[in-house]
Order: sequence, then C-alpha cells, then structure tokens
Amino acid sequence: MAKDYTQMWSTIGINLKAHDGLLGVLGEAYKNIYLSQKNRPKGMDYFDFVISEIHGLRIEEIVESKKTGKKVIGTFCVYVPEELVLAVDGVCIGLCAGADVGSDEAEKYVPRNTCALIKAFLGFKLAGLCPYVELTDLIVGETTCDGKKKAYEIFDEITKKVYVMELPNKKGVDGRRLWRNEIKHFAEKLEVLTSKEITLEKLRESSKIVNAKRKALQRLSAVRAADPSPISGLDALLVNQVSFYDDPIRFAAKTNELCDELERRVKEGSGVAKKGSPRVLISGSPMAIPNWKLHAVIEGNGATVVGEESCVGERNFRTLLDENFSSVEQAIDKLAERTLTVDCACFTPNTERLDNIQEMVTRLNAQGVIHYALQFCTPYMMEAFKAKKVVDAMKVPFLRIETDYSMEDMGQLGTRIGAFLEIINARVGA
Ligand code: BJ8
Repeated sequence: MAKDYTQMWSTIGINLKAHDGLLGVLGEAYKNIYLSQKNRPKGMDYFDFVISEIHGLRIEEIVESKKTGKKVIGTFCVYVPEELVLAVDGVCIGLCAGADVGSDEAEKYVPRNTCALIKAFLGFKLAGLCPYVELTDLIVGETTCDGKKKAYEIFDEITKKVYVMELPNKKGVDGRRLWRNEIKHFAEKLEVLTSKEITLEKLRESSKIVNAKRKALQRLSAVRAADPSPISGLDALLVNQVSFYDDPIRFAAKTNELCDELERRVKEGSGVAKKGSPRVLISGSPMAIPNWKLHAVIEGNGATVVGEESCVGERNFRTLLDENFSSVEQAIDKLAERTLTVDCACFTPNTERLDNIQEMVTRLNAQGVIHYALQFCTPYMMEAFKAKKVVDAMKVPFLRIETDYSMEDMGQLGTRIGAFLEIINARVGA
C-alpha cells in the first residue's frame, strides 16, 4: 500500500492488530496465486493495484464521498438494483466475503453447518475487519436462501442498519408483482435515507452507468471463447470480483482497456495456456473476494477456466437493463423484469439456469463443467443434480465439488480435479 492508512482505519473502528495480520496473509496469497502467473495481460496492472489498495485508496475515496453527503449502501445479492443506489448519488458496495475470517465469533451466532459466505460476512464484522461494512449507511439483505434470510436478522441486531427486500420463490404473476413492489419500496427507502428524489433523468444516467459496466464484463466473457484464452480464469474472476466495489465508471473504462488488449491477443492467437489445453466452465455458488481457491487448483493443473456460471460472473451481467423507459414507474418495471432474469437456485423451478449452463458450454467451448457449491449451500447443492443431467446430455464431463474457504482440502481437490482433467484430455485427444 502506498500510504499509511492507520489513522483512517482507527477512526472507522477497525481492529488494527488483526487487520494487519489479515492484510499480510492476503498480500502473500495474492503474490503466490496471482503475481506468479505467466504471460498476464498488461491491463491487469490496474486490478493488481486495486487489490493492493482494497482497504486503502478505495476506502479513502468512500470516506471522501461520505463527507460530501453521499450515502453508502452495502448489498449481498445481484437482485438488488444498483441503478437505484446510483440514482440517489449513493455508493453501492457488494459486501459478500470470501475468506475464512472470524468464524469462531460467527459460530456464536449461527450453527457450524452454515455456508462459509454467511459465516464470513458475520465474521468480518464481528472481528472488526471490514471497513466497507463500517462505512455503510444501509445494508440491504434479501429473502433468497434460508441461511441468508435468518442471518440478516442477526446482522441487524449487530449493525442496526439492515433492510431486507422480499424476493419471491417463484417467477409467476404474483411473484413478479411482489418483486416489482419491493423494488418500488426500496426506491422509497433510498429517497428517505438520502433526502433525494429519484427522477427519470437520474435513472437514465444511472442505467447507462450500470449497463456500461455489464457490457464491459460481457466483452470480457466473449474473449474467453478463444483457444487459447487470452486471459486466465483467475484474472477474469478477479475482474468480476472487483466489479462489486470499484467505482463503476472507472471500472468499465479499465475493463474495456483490458478487453482491447485481450482482443488483440485473440487476433494474434496468443494466450495464457497452450492451445488445446483443457477448458473448464465453473457453475454454481458465487466466489466472493478473496475466494480464488478452485480456479487456482484447476489452473495449477494446466487447464483454463473459461467462464463462471455464477453471480460473481455471468449471472451478474448476462442481461442488460432495457433503457427504453419514459417514466420512473416504467423504469421500476424494467428493473424488476431485468433482475428476475437472474437464475438463482433459490427459485423454483429454475430451468433458465439449466439452459444458461448449456449455452455457456457451447459458446465458450468448454470441455468440462465443474459444479461448485459451498458446503451447506442447499440451493446449489440440490440443483447440481439437474445441472449434471443437462451437461451429461451434451456428453461433456461433469464434476461436482462441495467445499468451503479453508485450505484443508486442497490436496484432495487437486487429486479429484487432476483425474477429471485426465478424462477431458483423453476425450479431446481421442
Ligand atoms: S442471486 S446465488 S448472490 S442469493 S452460497 S448465502 S445461496 S447458502 S449467495 Fe447468492 Fe443472490 Fe442467489 Fe446470487 Fe445462501 Fe448458498 Fe450461502 Fe449464497
């Protein structure tokens, strides 16, 4: 980090000693996993910088925004429309956490067999390690899986700033009506919080910003169809993770710059792995920063991850918001429609996800699918059954992995993934 931020962290209420330890471990992991990669695109320099300043410069920017009266809204799910937050000049930050931090503390509140993502967001707060959580003015939860739903009640007791949106379980007429109303209520909540009116003009502006971010991520996804892929799965995952907390305008510009370079690489036929290396699609639970475990094992075994059928991935940017609205009410209709195209396993039925897995396998020329579920993530663990069926129908190898944030099963994962890649190699070579 370029500067000493101790004073800022202490004012925010961060546990300085534990925080130093966390940054040390993170920095070491980043060096080993990311900086050791060969032939990385130059455009990744920006994202390396962002990570090196994850609790530094970005936090400083947010502190400065707050001084000008801007409100910080923390979210945990891609169903929460960022457009509304930007329409009240707010800062929208994804708060999901991907590291095994504070689990002992978290387990005083939630059962041991709770998914690692939930334990981590509680753990980061309880251990005083997340400056983003400390800076939020409002934390938005949503009724997706049962674990999150109940954890938000506890999180509200701890933080006193949780607002929960009710997401339906089915996408029928009633469900759509309910969700549309919830989006409207959320807009009203933001107006009260910020004392700002959400106008048509502001919504037009914010929709453009968020769509530009999605378009940049779509571009990044598209180049990964090439063989060899011009970017590693690890780097592409990182860009997707950064999209949840970077300034959206700067993020889109930097991702587009990276894509210019990647498109040139594709034309030249240069990439990160040898042409013909195994190509893997990952499908399932989201991988919040700094969860790089599965990608590291797969790519460490010589394959390339070519896509993430995940919320930190395609589910977050697959559909653009239809910007063709001429009133605030119409914009709210469109926001409700767009968000309901997200194919989370919390919905029943969820056949769109199966179609989307097949579409991604075909478009990205994936030769194998690894279904990733966080341990105790019932929706994705259950849906693996159907995902396997549609992937089997394409005669593409399928591997089901359930893991958490600990490093204890790295050896076992390496063995299973190595054997899976041999199956792909045998098929491709055949
Ligand atoms: S739209 S995937 S971001 S809910 S991993 S907490 S599901 S037990 S994160 Fe998600 Fe929204 Fe769906 Fe996406 Fe529960 Fe599973 Fe844990 Fe999860």
